[in-house]
Amino acid sequence: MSIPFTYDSPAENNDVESLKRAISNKLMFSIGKDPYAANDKDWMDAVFLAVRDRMVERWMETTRAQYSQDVKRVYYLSMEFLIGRAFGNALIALNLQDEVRQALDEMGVSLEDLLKEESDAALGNGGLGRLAACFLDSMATLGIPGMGYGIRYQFGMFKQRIIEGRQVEAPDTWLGSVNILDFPRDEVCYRVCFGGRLELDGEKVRWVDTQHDVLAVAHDIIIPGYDTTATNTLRLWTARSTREINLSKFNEGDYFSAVAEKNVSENVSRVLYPDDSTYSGKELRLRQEYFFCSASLQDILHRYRLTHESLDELPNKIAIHLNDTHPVLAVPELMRLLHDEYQLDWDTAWEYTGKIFSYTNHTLMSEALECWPVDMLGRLLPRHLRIIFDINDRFLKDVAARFPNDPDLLRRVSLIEEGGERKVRMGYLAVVASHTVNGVSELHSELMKTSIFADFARIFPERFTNVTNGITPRRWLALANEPLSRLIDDAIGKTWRVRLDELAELRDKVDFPQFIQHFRDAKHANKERLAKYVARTLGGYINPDALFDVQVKRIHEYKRQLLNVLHVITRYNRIIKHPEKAFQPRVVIFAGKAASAYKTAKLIIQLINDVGVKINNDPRVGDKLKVVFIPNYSVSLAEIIIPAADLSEQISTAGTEASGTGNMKFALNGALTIGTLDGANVEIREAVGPDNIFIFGQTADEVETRRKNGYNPREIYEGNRELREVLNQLASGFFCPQEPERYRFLYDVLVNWGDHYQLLADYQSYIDAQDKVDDLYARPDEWARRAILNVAGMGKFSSDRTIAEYAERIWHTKPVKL
Ligand code: 26W
Repeated sequence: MSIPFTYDSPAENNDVESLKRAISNKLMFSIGKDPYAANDKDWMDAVFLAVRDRMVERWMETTRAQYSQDVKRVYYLSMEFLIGRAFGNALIALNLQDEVRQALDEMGVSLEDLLKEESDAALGNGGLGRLAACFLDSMATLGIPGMGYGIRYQFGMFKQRIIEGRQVEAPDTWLGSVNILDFPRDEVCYRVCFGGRLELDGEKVRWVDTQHDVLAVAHDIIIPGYDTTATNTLRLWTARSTREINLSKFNEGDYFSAVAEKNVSENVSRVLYPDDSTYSGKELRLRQEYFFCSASLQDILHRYRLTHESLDELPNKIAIHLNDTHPVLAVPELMRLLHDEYQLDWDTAWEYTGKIFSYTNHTLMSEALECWPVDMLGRLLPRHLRIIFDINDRFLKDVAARFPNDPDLLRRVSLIEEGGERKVRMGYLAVVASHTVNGVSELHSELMKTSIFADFARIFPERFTNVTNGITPRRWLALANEPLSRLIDDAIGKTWRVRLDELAELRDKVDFPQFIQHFRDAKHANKERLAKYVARTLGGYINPDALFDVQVKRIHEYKRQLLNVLHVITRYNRIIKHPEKAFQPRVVIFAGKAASAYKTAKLIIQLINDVGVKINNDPRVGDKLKVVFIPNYSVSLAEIIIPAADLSEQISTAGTEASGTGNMKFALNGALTIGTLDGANVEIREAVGPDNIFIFGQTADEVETRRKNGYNPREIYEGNRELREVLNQLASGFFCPQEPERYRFLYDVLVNWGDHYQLLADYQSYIDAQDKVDDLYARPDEWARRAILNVAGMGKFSSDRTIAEYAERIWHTKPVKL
């Protein structure tokens, strides 16, 4: 059936004159302002709407093609999508930057000013959420028919302010009055049930009397591919009460209780849990997880059934990816839908489930592994608990048959942790239900098989694999770093944006003094931009000629910002002790949020700020050393900070950082890395060459051995004069005379309480590496040469490569033909 339907194709009107007209029309008729009344935000909305029209056309075309080709689709389930600003990215994807800039210029408006008006969609904590956003970009760019599913949190990642050195959290009200980012789809709406009880009817189980049910309503965000018609969708769910208000209470005149009920059920999509890497067992979090899994699964099956009569083709037409264990309730939910609702027998339902799911693990840290109390799960989701028990029974029978000589194995691999409060081990459920399980770097994938999933690697050896993370070069180079992008374009052409391997051609340029000079100029321009930002927001001056030494990421003990601080203090002491000596001027820059309940991480933020106050105001130090903590780290702040870095700090205790993706962003922007052999640092070293990276510290094996044999930090403290001095300053209140005991705790952790992250064990090797950094920075052309070799070596770390691997080896999906 064809519908007579014509429209004005915006794609045919991308010249400057047409764009001016389109923008004016939007400003007038959609925003309702004329140029005299419009402020920057109004203009931004108007331009964004004009640009969005051009995306919508591609979006429809892609969707039609996906249906007509009956493609296999990938569904990426994630509690977090840290997409950041969308407008600048859309301009790049559509290659409209120059035309839009000129159109605005001619109307007396600056594109750069408008770009700042958009607030970040900060629907994630850190690495895992940003990875999901890079993946969406790459899936669209490669034409992989994929869709993201997540939650449209009303409040995303909290805003961080620093008040008297301390982190203070404020709500993130990212959803303004005009919302151009997403399309509300009120009609795409599913009921998500909670509570109730099970009724047995012979073989059949019925889930009845559910309470506090809630509706999930879809909002769609367009994900444009770069330089292609292919466009995907991110579908985020928002909660709506099943009853607008409780009418009987309303009629009784109890207006507040009538509305309260609505508020409570809608809380499920209210706020992102701001906890990165510690599991806390909160019931609302469990509700969130089920809420978005259930809505997504219902939607996926609904879409499948639009074009398929039977379920026979289901495993050939859909792949569902679990971004960590947060969405693993999708497994029992699919079983419930197939078995209870669609009447498939258990074995067929389980066979399909096993063909459909795959799972990525993003952390080995025991405190991050989700384990839901059986009681809580049973109260909230009795049917799902029952299904998990049934999966477990069959799984354990199978294991018992295959490994009859290891009776303890059953206890170890059971989906239910016994002894004490019984808990469901969500990671194990993910492994048992998935055909493929991957880690996010070579090292991490190996460690996964020898630590948390060692038994499973024996039971299902063929399931385990590695797919090393990547980042999208569109946002992290083309958008974030114009000076360097232009230089690379001139040297090797523009296609690196989709074939990042081509950066290798830059290796031929490193012996041209002129290229080196231009590279240094680009870096300097980025450093000036950051210096301006710092001056504007913090009021201090940082010298763009100094070495910018940067550590930006979540604040966590395992990431060892504290080790960085130990180096800063060491350097300070040396400067004071040797006033006659020349020191390589340095600005040490930190940014990052601490989980609101994570006391130690918050104390580390305060320490950085206290140390900064002391050093920055000591006239004996002057330009030789500055310490800056930039508040409210976010995607858009990363886009300013990372291109300005000379040195990238990737100094986690070996074996703790699953991959890291910041490490890739820095190297791609021409910073040298100082780092441990952890996560993807190992592969970055291979890619850029060992001479072009500062590796220090223990290996993961050495850390493990020391942990086993007994780590004795006090011995290291006693044996190292400089280190001892630094730690004594920490303990004695040198940086906080007003409260001398403030950092005693950190001292005790490091020296007396057997510090799990072994900072002191790596201290000397870190200081030595930092000395080498100074030596090299004193030879600026040689530094630049090595920095260029870093950029040249980053081809592998494009998320396009990562997604191509997932598509081929895990999802078995092919691009849509357009
Ligand atoms: C349940 C609480 C919770 C919340 C978030 C536990 C664990 C997480 C994430 C797994 C933490 C995370 O973001 N992990 C990071 O994932 C990145 C993408 O793969 C990696 O690059 C980082 O090394 C890893 O820390």
